[in-house]
Amino acid sequence: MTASRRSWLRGLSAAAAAVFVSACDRIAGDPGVRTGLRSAERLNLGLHRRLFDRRTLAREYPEAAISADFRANGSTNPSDLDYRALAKGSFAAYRLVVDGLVDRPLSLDLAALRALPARSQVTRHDCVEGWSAIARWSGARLGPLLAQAGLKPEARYLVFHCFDTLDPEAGEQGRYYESIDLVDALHPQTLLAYEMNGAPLGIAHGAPVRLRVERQLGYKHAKYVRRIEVVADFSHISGGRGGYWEDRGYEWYAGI
Ligand SMILES: Nc1nc2c(c(=O)[nH]1)N[C@H]1C(S)=C(S)[C@@H](COP(=O)(O)O)O[C@H]1N2
Ligand SMILES: [Mo]
Repeated sequence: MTASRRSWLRGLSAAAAAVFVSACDRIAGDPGVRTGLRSAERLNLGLHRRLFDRRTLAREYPEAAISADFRANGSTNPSDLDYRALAKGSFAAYRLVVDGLVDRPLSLDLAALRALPARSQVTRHDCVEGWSAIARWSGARLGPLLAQAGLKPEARYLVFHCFDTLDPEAGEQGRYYESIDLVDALHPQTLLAYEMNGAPLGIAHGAPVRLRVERQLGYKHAKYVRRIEVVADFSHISGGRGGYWEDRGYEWYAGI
């Protein structure tokens, strides 16, 4: 967490420095200095795009870059009874519920999810604990799924309710959940992934369905998704900050 937060701050101060440099452009007469300033401006533009345009694609990798060993983190085998029952039946009884501020609430089984417009991508997962791993993720694109449900005009965020309880001592607030806004929901790489490296998603990595939201850090990628609730505001949900880790002090927007 701290390392990525530091690099984010470094990016911001570099952008601020580049803005300062271009503001001084008028006083630079020497052509050599001007060339330097122009490249600083290009750098500034690149930083600006990376920092502020959340619609750009996350980097995708060649197949050869896929990690031989992709760590599992957080919940890796939920003991929640409803989850155990589903897992025992190979998730045949699984339904993904999409409700809240939608015109047509959905309840989709895995076959229905697999029938939706899909995407496959090789991306890097970065956990705040300081490890990264690369995998191929395949799943339903969230945009077309939301189009099927129909968003009401007040819709602003999606809340992902998960099956697992990460902190049993916290009662209902110990359940894992996450949230993203519509910019990330409609991003072409945002998926409800049901496959990892060409095989059905395993339990350790979030079976049967997990979120991939590639422009953000690992904790945003909710595993064991049971329900997507479309809301105008998430302050009334659990600890009120939009996610299990956010309720415990992490940033809501965990951009990388
Ligand atoms: N439901 C749920 N989702 C979760 C977590 C969790 O504990 N429960 N951990 C998060 C964290 S911190 C990370 S780094 C990734 C780990 O995904 P992996 O187990 O596939 O590596 O899942 C995220 N999503
Ligand atoms: Mo993480």
